Amino acid sequence: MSQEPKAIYLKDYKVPAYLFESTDLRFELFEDEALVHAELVITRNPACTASAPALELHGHESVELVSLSLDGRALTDNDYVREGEMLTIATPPERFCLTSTTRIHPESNTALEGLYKSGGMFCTQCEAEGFRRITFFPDRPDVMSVFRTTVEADKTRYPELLSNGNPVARGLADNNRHWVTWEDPFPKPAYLFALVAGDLQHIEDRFVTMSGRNVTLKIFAEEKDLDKLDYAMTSLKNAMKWDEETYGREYDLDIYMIVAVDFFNMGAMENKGLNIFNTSCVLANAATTTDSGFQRVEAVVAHEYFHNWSGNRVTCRDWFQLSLKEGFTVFRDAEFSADMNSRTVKRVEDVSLLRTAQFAEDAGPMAHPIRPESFIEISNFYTLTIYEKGAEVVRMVRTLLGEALFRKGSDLYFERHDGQAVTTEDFILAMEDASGQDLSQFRAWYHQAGTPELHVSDQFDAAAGEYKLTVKQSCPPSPGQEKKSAFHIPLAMGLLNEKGEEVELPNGETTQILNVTEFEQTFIFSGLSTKPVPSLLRGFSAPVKLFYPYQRDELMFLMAHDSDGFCRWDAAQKLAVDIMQALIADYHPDKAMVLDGRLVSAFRSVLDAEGLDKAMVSKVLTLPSEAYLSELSDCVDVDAIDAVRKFVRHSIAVQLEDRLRAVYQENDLDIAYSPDADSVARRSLKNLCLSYLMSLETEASLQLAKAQYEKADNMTDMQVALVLVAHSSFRSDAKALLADFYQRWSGESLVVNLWLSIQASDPNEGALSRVLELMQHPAFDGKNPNKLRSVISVFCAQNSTHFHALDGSGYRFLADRIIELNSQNPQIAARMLTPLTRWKKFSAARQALMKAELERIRESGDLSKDVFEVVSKSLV
Ligand code: B3K
Ligand code: ZN
Repeated sequence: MSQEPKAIYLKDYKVPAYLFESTDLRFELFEDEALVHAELVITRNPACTASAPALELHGHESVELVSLSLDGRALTDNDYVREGEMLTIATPPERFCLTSTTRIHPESNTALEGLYKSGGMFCTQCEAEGFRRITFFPDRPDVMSVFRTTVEADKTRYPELLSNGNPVARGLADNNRHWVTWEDPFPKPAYLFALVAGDLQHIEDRFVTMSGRNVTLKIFAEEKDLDKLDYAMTSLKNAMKWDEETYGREYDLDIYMIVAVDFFNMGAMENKGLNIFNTSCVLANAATTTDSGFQRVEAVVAHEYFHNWSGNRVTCRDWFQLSLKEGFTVFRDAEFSADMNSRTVKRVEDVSLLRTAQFAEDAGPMAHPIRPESFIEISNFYTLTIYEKGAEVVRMVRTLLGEALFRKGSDLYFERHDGQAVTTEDFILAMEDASGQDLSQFRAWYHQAGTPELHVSDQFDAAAGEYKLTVKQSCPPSPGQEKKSAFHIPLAMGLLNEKGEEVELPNGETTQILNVTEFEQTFIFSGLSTKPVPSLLRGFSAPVKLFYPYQRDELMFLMAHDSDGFCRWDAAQKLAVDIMQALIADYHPDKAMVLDGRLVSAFRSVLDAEGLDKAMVSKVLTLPSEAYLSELSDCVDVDAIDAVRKFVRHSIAVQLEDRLRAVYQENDLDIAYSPDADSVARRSLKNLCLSYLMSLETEASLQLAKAQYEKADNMTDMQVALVLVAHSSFRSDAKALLADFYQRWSGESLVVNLWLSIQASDPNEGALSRVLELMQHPAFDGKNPNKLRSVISVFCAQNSTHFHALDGSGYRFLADRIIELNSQNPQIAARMLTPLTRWKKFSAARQALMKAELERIRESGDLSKDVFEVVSKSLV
């Protein structure tokens, strides 16, 4: 990069000077290039007050401009300026037609942005700023246009030619070529444009909308994957129905298409009428897909469908508003999944992700508010903060307004802004207008980064029968934000009496929302005869860290009695965390550890209890992850965390062995696979028991795991058994099973990804050399993001003792990969950098090594904007 990349700021936003009435595109696709012919009808935007403004179009440096003409007159170099990513025409007329032809190279596009080839097919990814790699156009979400697209390609290689909207014409051309024209009647920003050309098969179904319109549903994939599309189709129909029932939102085109592609930077993309999906988020069948894979497909299919309203019909004014569509849509898909499966389990899973990964992001060098003020590269802002914290903020709005007013607010939002490109402020205003509530202070969640902390203390006055809860809030500084104003935090709580019964609260219910709005606030509850145990942050009512000095016995009490399922799970987590943190603080390799027996008895009671949801039992019995324990540490002691987790798991297994074996047997039923919630729950409990038993490393447990592997009729059971054996000290069994697995599944790319991940996360000695070897294996493809993630990201995130090896080899390995990937696929490179950005959380020795690698990346030469931004912000 000749010049250092510059940040762009929200405060510099200006309305577009021109509107684009229609966009007519014609693609000629060839093996060594593509030609894009564009015909744009452009008029002055009355909302722009500048007199005689210039026309500004984006165009990536890789786009060759073949010809450009204005109202039929060819333009020469003197008529426009092309500089950086902009093409400017100084004083165009009020209304005119601009035609252009550009030449691009999808066949060598390894960034997987714009038009590229995934295996043998052409496909696109335009969000956020990929359209500028296709043709010259205002590549900003507030410029919306009606698109008409013709795709022409070889008929034999690319029998299927798809784009947004409805097909309106087709025909044959010379040289065995054919073409199809598509029209999308809904004005849309360029980031929602899509095109696919390939040799694809599909399944087809239909959905009748609530107003009685017929919609054709098609899901496309390569022929070999045709047997893995049914679950996505069922999920799509469920999502369409759910959005009608829950939000009153109906689908608007006659056809909805999903295409599965192998090479994809993210999970999926909500292009209007033509979603493009990473195969990992759409393909599923029992033999090849784990339970969590099925759940991912259901959630992502729904997420992209929900975007049709929260994102497409109402879109973002600029990319600072990304959470407007992403936070809201994640909230919508989380509620959908909760309704389709177990609500509490879904909540526990989402909160676990938030508390480990998003809280870490919010405390790291890339921390940003859900509506950032500036960025260098927008691709770096598709973050857990924008998505998951953004969803939590929408959830808090619903908590504050209540279900009915929230629905009224969302109706108003969709109606008021249909067809517009708007801001997070417009969303909040709709919620305020519909509910009559004042969300002024609540807005701080949009512009302040960092995770707020609540320190809660209590006092009981026995004589007066009065219980006082004092809540103090604070929020640590984040980049560019030293001091924070007080947040409006909805704190859902309840009180339990000494018998474990719920106390009636002033609102007449057993759960109440406390509006925490001050830095310090006291809430008083009267009419109590004994000191209650507080149940705090029920349902995780706000994305905060809550501190209350619970005694271990009180946590056991809450585990047994709290009526809030989330809090029962959280009490178990807190108990385990408290015990493990004490062991971590006291850790020395030569010192014997002793486990507080209360954890074992608490776990035993849960295993013995009748009638509990099996999925929740398995969540409660799952020890806090290394990542979560690391997030909670001020200075991460990688070796202590690893050793303590192993010790605690092993001790529990020793003491509960018989029960674990019995529960394993009870749940090891010989019935056909189904991904429904009950079956998933049963398998998760069974497999959790197996993992405890395997930690004993006995011959008996090895045989149990091997038997499960052999008889498994589904990938969930098979994969768990394989992981447990592959990560054990039974090295020859590990090798044999891994070889067997590869031999069975080498033709299934997504299963091979599991096989790669299992090896990349194997904690046994020699991990890094195994990873380097894997990267030479024919199953690895360094251009495919799924393969890169399965090996490199998994090693760095899930094999911490080796990634953090004190000789620096793990850090060096990652930095080498980033330097290689920087030019090949900048988005993936920047994303993979994350583990190194957390260097300040580690010991001085590790800090020095990590920082040195970040510096080496910085000095390595021509950095992409993506990598530059992450590296430079991390080194501040
Ligand atoms: N909106 C897309 C993300 C696109 C990523 C661009 N780098 C997927 C989603 O959130 O639905
Ligand atoms: Zn999304």
